[in-house]
Amino acid sequence: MIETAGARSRFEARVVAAYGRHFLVEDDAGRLHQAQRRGKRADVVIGDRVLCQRAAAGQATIESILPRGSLLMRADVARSKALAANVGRVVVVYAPRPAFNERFVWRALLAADAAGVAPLVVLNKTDLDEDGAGSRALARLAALGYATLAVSAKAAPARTRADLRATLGSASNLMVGQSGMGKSTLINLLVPQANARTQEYSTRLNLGRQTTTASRLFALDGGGDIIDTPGFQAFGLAHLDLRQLAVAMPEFVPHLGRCRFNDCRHLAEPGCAIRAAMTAGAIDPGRYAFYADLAAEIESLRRRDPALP
Ligand SMILES: Nc1nc2c(ncn2[C@@H]2O[C@H](COP(=O)(O)OP(=O)(O)OP(=O)(O)O)[C@@H](O)[C@H]2O)c(=O)[nH]1
Ligand SMILES: [Mg+2]
Ligand SMILES: [Zn+2]
Repeated sequence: MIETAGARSRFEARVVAAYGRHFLVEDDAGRLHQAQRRGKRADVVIGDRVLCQRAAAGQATIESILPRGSLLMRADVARSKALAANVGRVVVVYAPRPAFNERFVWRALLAADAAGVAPLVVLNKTDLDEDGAGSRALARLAALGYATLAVSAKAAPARTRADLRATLGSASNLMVGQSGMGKSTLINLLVPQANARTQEYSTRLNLGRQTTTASRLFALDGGGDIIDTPGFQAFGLAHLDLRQLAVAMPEFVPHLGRCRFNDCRHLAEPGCAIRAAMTAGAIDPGRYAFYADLAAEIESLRRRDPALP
């Protein structure tokens, strides 16, 4: 009956907080366990469903990762980084202040497309958008067909909460964005227990408590959940190839397959339908330049590191 005893101390759980190699997992009864990956493998990510083995009281070892529905990634030369698993929506947050990088938002949208996950772009801090740069950027994305939302966590908290809650539905949502855009503030609006929960996560993972350093998952009232991630500045896309980039640019899609060469990279090739569409005014030159710069960046990374996927 040793097997039965073993089975009883094994349980399924969801990874709800991740800080380096330290995790908190929540079992189906809502209990939290401190967990580490068996063999110190670096493959567990927030949102993962995992099989655990009970260790000491409140402690567990992650034995295996259950098959993932989705995996959001970013990657640079040094390493690729999984952002979250099993998410159904990526919420890309930006704001007028601190200064946002429009290309960061665009890169996040390509990463979401590559992972097969629906994106939502949120402009936060509309109260600080005096020159309208934030809303112009949002309008460009809406015109491309992306789902967008303009909110102010500070100036209009009730409406922000209602609009966001209605949009997030019962999916598993992942918040990404540069540091300081208001991701955690928005989550605090949506999840009244977020501060208490964050405290509990931090205490159990021995973290400090200022900005977001760990990834954390919060249940939403009425279903679904939302994952807070630490802000970062560079959204590397070294894991994508040029074909994935092109099909993830909504304004490129109607013109794909019309280039003279089947393997056209839409850079300097003659007879390129994408560049023709730009010349004709159907593709914004700023968006094309974004594609061309990203393509050059990815090709040079691949020349340096042929082992990239
Ligand atoms: N004026 C204004 N300030 C806001 C708004 N939303 C958030 N802030 C402020 O912006 C600052 C940064 O907010 P956070 O929620 O910590 O930002 P974050 O995206 O979680 O940052 P990281 O955790 O570093 O990635 C805080 O001082 C918030 O009070 C808003 O709608 N208007
Ligand atoms: Mg934060
Ligand atoms: Zn082309």
